[in-house]
Amino acid sequence: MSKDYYAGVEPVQYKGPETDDPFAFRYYDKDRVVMGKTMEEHLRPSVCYWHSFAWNGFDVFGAGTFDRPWHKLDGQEGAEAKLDAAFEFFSRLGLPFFAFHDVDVMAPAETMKEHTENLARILDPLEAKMEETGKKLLWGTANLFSHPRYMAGGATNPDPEVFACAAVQVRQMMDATKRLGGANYVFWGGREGYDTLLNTDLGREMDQYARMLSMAVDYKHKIGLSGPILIEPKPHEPTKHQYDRDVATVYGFLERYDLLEDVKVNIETNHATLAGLPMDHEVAAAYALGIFGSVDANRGDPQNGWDTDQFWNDPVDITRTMIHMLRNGGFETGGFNFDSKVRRQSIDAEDLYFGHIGGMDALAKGLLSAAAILENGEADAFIKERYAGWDGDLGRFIRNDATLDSLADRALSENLDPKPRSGRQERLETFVANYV
Ligand code: XUL
Ligand code: CO
Repeated sequence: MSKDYYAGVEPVQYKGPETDDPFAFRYYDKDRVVMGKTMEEHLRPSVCYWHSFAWNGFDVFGAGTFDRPWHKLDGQEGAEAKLDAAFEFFSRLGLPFFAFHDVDVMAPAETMKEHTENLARILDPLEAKMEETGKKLLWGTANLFSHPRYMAGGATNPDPEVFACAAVQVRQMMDATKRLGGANYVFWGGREGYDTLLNTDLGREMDQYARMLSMAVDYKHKIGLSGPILIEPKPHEPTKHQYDRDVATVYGFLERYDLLEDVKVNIETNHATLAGLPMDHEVAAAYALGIFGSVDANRGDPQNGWDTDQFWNDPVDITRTMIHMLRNGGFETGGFNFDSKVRRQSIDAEDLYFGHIGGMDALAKGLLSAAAILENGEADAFIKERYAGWDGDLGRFIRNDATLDSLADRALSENLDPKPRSGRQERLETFVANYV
């Protein structure tokens, strides 16, 4: 039944900006070369399994609104129908990667034993689908937040038995990610935080989280899983506070627990917004700290303070983020994963296409604008000129030789009287806007 679910839609093609075909890409031309790499190599786009195939449109106020055939089937039969539909969609959309949590792909399970059996049972058909369609796994992850046993966290749970259950899921998903050739392994600590400090030992919980991560790092080396482990920062929701609140916080955590060698970040746009930070800040910070890994592409709503996971379609925001990516060489193992969902009223199969096609075109357009901005050179030249003094005599002295004493003496003896210079913010903002 689900085999025919997307039959009405032809494989999505690039047709150029002039097309009015809503099922075609207008900017994403996967083989077009931009600054030495194809668009597909730059963007490494990925469809997520959870929002588009596991979610049925429910929210906290109401039941599912999507009429998807696979949701009407139970157990393994439902999981396999969902697999058919998902890979059919991946193929027709034509993006190279996908990403999933263990529970997204398998028959629902109550006990840990059932969990391991049900996940094991879907891996053969999943691997076969990947071979048949050529789709690749951007990352795998274990869902340590949906089952009631995880209500107080997975790794940060006050009960070590829950930590041990989390280990079962993480080990099995790391094995699965290795087997399926996944490029990264992700931890999103949805409930690795607290609802109130009145019942929480914060220091102990951070130690526990680090313990889980170092076990995962050891296991990664043991099984030879090649890509990095990625933490996905988020400040809150569902918990009041999450320990991995933003990129800088995660860096401090990794440094403290000696995990920087193996762990990087998967930065999500909407999570940055929730942390009160623009996406270009999070990306620039991750590169500066040497922990940039991957991106979950989406956006929030300017008026809503929660994780709406809408398709990212703000061209200025994307361009500003992409500038930092291009300056720093872009992705190594990561990619743009569409951790984005259609609205609850977007109930038709074609809405999934419109969301992903629009999201893909927005990324492609941002890539083109950012490349044009860098090729023009004005913005980079301005920054270079702004800091030029640091490559001069005084700058080198401060960086390499000076003490507070010798520097202060020099400033006085040379009668330094630095002249303020414009930061040119309006010029640069207009310059960027003109390219978008
Ligand atoms: C939740 C979120 C997750 C992670 C994977 O906010 O972003 O979907 O990406 O667990
Ligand atoms: Co995410």
